[in-house]
Amino acid sequence: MKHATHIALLAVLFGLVLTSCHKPQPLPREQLLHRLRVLQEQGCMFGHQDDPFYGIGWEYEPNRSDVLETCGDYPAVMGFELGGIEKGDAKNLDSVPFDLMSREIIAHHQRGGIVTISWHPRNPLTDTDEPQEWPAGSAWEATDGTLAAILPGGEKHELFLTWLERVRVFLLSLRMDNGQPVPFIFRPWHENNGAWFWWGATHCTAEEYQALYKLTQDNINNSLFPSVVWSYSPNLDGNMPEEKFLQWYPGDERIDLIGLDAYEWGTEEDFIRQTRADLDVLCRFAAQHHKLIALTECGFANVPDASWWDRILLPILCDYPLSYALVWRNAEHEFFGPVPTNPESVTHFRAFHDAPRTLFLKDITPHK
Ligand code: BMA
Repeated sequence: MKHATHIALLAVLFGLVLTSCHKPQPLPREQLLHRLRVLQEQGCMFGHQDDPFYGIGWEYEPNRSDVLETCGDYPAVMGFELGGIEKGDAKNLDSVPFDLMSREIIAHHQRGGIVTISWHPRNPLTDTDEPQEWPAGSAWEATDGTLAAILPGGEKHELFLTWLERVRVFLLSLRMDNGQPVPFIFRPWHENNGAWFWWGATHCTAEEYQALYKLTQDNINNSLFPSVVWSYSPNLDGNMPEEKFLQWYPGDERIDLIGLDAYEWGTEEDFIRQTRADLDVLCRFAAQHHKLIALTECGFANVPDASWWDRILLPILCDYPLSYALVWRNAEHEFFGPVPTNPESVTHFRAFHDAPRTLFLKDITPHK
């Protein structure tokens, strides 16, 4: 009996030694960061906002995707948008039901894709529970003083904490059947150097902006939240020397991925020149600070010239070590992705897809 107890004790001790020697599993965010770094060496991933929900002439049909139907593969990166979650809405500001969004986020992760999440929250200072006419109460109601009102000590601080809590609960619910969290890139408070959102540079100080980012991150990170890769993504400027960028940057300890949101709204020449000027600075900074870099949003509304894909965008992706480039959604009133029913779009988007530099889903999941 005594002998048996000793053996049992030894077995337990041996087990303990084995477990303590065993390397702890990297957190999901570390796994994602590692994967992003490996993939960045292989090419630039293509991303599309709201890809599985709707496209040109269709909405909410399972397994459809304009990108898939144009080039035969899903985008490597899919973007999802949380605007509305802060109020407990069932659908986001673009009418996407959050329960469906949750399923598609998990589905994209399970098929081997990368997930990125944006958030255009309503304006906590001017939002009411009554219906308001746009932009009243929206992210685009760019009222001075909103940040002062939601930071600690402000009149809307407590309200804003309830908004952050709803975001946290949604993000925390993104889990696979086995309970494992789905890792994702989160990029709140984007395009903050512009004036169009209430968190924009003309409506607050740099210190308030950084405090907002910190408040958001600390609230979301509280209670074991190992699945977020944090992104900071200003808008295209064309003249963003490092000092200007640093003024608003939340800090190396807070940011994993530096993004640029770069749309072609003016001339082609301006878009190329400005994008390259900003990427020259940001890519240098990202390399020195060991950060990932991406075109976190880009596009040419309604792509009036389909050669934009391989003639304008592709050369930029070839010249910079970008992790990914994500084009915005194919909405009914405005689209940024490829159009499967338009032969010119198909030709040029396929050339873009076939280029060795661009990575789509199958390129990043060769084992599947
Ligand atoms: C903007 C537009 C809006 C949309 C918002 C959030 O760029 O596409 O229509 O509501 O993004 O997705």
